[in-house]
Amino acid sequence: MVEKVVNNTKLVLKVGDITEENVDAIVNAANSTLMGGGGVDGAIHAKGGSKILEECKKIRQTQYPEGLPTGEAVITTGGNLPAKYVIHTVGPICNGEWNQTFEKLLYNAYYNSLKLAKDKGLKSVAFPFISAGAYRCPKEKAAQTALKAIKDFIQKENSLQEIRIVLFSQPDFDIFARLIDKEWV
Ligand code: AR6
Repeated sequence: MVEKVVNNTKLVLKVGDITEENVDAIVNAANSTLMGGGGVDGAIHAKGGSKILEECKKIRQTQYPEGLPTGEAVITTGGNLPAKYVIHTVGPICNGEWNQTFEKLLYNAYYNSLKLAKDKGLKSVAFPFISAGAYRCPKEKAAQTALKAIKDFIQKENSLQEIRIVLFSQPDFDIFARLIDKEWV
């Protein structure tokens, strides 16, 4: 576990299963349909129960009939999860490539999730490693982008007490742990 404090917000890096995090909101690396899927999305819906999907369906009907655009974020109940809320966002589908468009979209996914948490008055948020699984973004670039978005948010909007990045494997944790001293000055 690594902890850094900037501008009164604590950033925590840890290895774990995000569905077990006891925070105000966990972030879901969803797809635009908001109808669930594999990876962390599948785990969140499986553990959180049907209330999450019901709210996602309502969001699709009322707000986003065409699906949630990449980089945007919406919020639902956490259902049976320890977290009170789930913030659903969609990262870019990189398929092993990287460019400025992917970078901007991934940055937006983190930043807009944090902004939504702030607007809801939440104090603690946990992120998975968005787009680093099925969507196959290069991990080093994706981690740099995550840290940049989080740092920018904390420096501009000083409202959250704690932001966690919950990595599913030790190698993924190591990528963030190596970068954090460079990105987090
Ligand atoms: N806790 C924390 N991290 C996890 C967990 C978990 N329980 N399970 C997986 N990860 P992915 P993406 C990690 O594929 O790349 C879904 O089907 C995983 O090791 O979940 O954004 C959606 O419906 C990886 O590091 O998300 C979309 O269709 C990271 O979470 C698509 O996948 C993200 O991997 C989204 O792809």
